[in-house]
Amino acid sequence: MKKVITYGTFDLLHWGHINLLKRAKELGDYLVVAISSDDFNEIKNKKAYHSYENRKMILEAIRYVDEVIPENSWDQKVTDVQDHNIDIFVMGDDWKGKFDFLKDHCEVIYLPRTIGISTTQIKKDLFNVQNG
Ligand code: C2G
Repeated sequence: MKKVITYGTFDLLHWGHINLLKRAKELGDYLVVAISSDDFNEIKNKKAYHSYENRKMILEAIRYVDEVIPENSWDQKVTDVQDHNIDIFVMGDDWKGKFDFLKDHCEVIYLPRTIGISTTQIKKDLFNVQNG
């Protein structure tokens, strides 16, 4: 069984996230998603609209996702890959090159980001609608 892992905040879930999760799952048989905790989001300077628990519940409802684990720090990826017997690490290519150190432990694949959608864009558009 080929196991895949990916990481992210996945706030205000949108079709760009789904595209990523779908392609990640297609690379193997089992997809683990490490979702950023609220504390880790602070470290990433990200303020998620949905709490960790609710973002986790949403991800667990996605057909491409087999397991959701917490992401609490930048330094857990090697142990995650080892502990979960991961074969492939996947991220959107805005992270290209940033996680190449994992190549000692598993395959590293950066997938093209989906153009035209982002959580930041959603927030901006909603703000503008509200404020004319
Ligand atoms: N993504 C994408 N296309 C978009 C938006 C996001 O392919 N239009 C991908 C990102 O490249 C990432 C995943 O969806 O692989 C999750 O995106 P975020 O929730 O923004 O994740 P991020 O904050 O980049 O967290 O340790 C890694 C970090 O936790 C990654």
